[in-house]
Amino acid sequence: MNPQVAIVVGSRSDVEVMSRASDLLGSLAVASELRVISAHRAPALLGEYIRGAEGRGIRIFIAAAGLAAHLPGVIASQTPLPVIGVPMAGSALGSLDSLLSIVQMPRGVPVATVGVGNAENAALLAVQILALADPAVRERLVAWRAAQTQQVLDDPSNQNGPD
Ligand code: RP5
Repeated sequence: MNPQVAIVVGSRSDVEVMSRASDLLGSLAVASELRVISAHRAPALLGEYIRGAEGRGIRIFIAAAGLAAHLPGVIASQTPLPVIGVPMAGSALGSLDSLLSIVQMPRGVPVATVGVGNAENAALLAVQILALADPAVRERLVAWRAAQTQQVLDDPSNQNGPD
């Protein structure tokens, strides 16, 4: 199956966190690929990758970066596909740098930003977008959400009792 979601990260140091997005997509049977391409260290390669993506079947980008975190915005500037940005933790500024860098896009070039390091929400948002046009994906997503709710209901600490 051709990957529909491209997960791009700015550094190898982002891979461990963002592989949680690949795992979740895989568990919902959505094919993805993960690439390490820094917007600053390899701009030409990034441009080439973005230009080739849609033709290979990519429908959504998830882009994760820390520090100056230009990667999601740079991708969004070069494709009409939706871009979900994941600010990465670990900076001396407590992640505010990457969060503000990714969320504060100029009008006309949006990036849908999830919480700091929240690879899972990036994956789920990508699945929700794909589900708009794919009933089978929608069905798996709805089942996943129901299982999540059931887990909360089954948690003994949520049962009404004497204490
Ligand atoms: C960003 O700077 C990367 O996305 C990473 O989160 C951060 C640190 O990168 P490394 O110095 O670990 O390569 O470009």
